Amino acid sequence: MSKRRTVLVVAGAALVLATTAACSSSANGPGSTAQKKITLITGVKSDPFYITMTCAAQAEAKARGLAFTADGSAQWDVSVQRPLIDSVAAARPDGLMVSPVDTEALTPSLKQIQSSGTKIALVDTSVTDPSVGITRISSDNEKGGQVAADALAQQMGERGSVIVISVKPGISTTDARIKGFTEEMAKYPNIKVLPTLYDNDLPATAASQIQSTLAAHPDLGGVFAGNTNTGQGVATGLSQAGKQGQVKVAAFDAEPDEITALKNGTLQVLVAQDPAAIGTQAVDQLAAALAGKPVQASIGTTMVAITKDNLSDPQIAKYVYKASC
Ligand code: T6T
Repeated sequence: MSKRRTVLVVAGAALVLATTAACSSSANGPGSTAQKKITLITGVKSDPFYITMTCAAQAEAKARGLAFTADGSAQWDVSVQRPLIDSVAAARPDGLMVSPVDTEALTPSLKQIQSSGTKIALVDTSVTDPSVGITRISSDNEKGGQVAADALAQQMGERGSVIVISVKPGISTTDARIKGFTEEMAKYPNIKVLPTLYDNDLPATAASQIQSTLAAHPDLGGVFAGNTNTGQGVATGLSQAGKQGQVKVAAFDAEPDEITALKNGTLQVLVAQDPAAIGTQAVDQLAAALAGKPVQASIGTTMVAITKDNLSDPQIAKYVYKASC
């Protein structure tokens, strides 16, 4: 990766599918003049990735005259998110934007909500069942994993051991990142990929996992962190072990703590997503559906690779996540 102006942009792709929304039986059908209601349920409420998405969706809903409410789980957990989703079933909004924290466990609840006429947009994460949702909007996470692998391999001089730490299995986004990363790393014969570890989205767990990995593998040369909390934990673990800058790190996302760690050289590459675009486009697709207009079934949003050297570029800095609206 050339030092100065490396800017990798993975542009979004759109698949247009002309689906005209049938007359819905949720609170307000297409013909109804009552203000339409959209609800957003995120993966983790305090996560800057989802805060950035919520801020943009709220602004877009306001611009379109839609009522908008948002909520999210306190932590990445099916038993915490399911009651939030089930409360939507009672409220019957016209549209639901949701980031399901598991690919299977929440499908029955979502199908029940959909069968009551609420239009569902799956934002960021998704479920395996293709019948859920009228649109799916996210980054190309597998591609993001590949980008992280190539960037990390170059940072490591294409040799040494590397480990992947992520949230937990069964999450559509991070599973895809690991798949993309591992397959791409196979192209580097002198890099050994150690077994993947999961930190349950807890930075403290990621920090201790790094320290035990360093003890077992003194030649550890690189780490791929699957999301924000893991990136933070890995940075802390390396600093505590006095290995910052020696062990190279590619991490997903670009929340404030990760940016600080990038600036002080503990993290080397961030794969930033565009949560604002995910939020905005989901509101637009739901608005289209509620007006009986065509909906795009699948939308891929932009990602950029951020390094200490290109962070000052405004075209890059605009992808740094917000901690509040
Ligand atoms: O990486 C994002 C999101 O894409 C993923 O689905 C879960 O973790 C984040 O929210 C970051 O914490």
